[in-house]
Amino acid sequence: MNQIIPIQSKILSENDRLAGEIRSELRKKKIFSLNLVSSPGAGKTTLLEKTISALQDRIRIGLIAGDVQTENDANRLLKAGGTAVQPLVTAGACHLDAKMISGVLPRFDLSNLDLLIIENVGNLVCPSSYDLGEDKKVVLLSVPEGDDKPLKYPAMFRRSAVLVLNKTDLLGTSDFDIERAKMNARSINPDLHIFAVSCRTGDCLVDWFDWLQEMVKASKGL
Ligand SMILES: Nc1nc2c(ncn2[C@@H]2O[C@H](COP(=O)(O)OP(=O)(O)OP(=O)(O)O)[C@@H](O)[C@H]2O)c(=O)[nH]1
Ligand SMILES: [Mg+2]
Repeated sequence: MNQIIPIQSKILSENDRLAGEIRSELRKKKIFSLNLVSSPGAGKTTLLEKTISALQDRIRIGLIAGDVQTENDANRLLKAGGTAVQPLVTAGACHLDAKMISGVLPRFDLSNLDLLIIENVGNLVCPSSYDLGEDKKVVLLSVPEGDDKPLKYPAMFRRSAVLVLNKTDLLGTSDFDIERAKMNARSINPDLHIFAVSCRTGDCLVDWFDWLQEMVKASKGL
């Protein structure tokens, strides 16, 4: 046990160093970047499919689709119209790390991107510890998961700047209370910017699209 802690903190400090390099490279190129995290199935890929359809003509979007196995999500994003999509299969690891991102970044033409979105592995625990060099973490929570999840997995909500509450079309089918979900999330992180959306019906997605466009503009100093 005594040896495990120093090794783990060494891994994390090496990860932070690499993440810092990634962040400065992306900022130099004025690319706004997001790390999308959630439990499996909350709707990360669906949100990205909708984002591609809505913004592809206005913003040059690069996408990294992280998964433990399969390139299914990357293929979905390509099918949705994504033009710069890279799969990142961890082959067992339960999170992405900065070294994996460094390995995949050279496959993009960074001078041709405005926005880079990394879809992390579906997992509400481990990805919270690994900085990928992103500007902001975005955590998704969907209605079927329950409104108590911010309290049970606080690190993810504390380290995220944005919460997307997805699957609002399913409100009323369980005891999920949207106001309680927001209150629980804000009790962990009062600064969370919250979007309540349905990727199925498209409800309120426009607010997410507007925010993304604002962030991209701000990254370019516009
Ligand atoms: N009812 C409803 N279903 C949704 C919504 N958004 C996504 N889904 C469904 O939820 C399921 C999982 O969505 P994905 O987008 O694959 O979720 P994910 O977070 O990318 O999953 P992993 O990559 O495996 O972690 C799919 O069947 C989607 O169609 C929504 O707003 N409402
Ligand atoms: Mg996915």
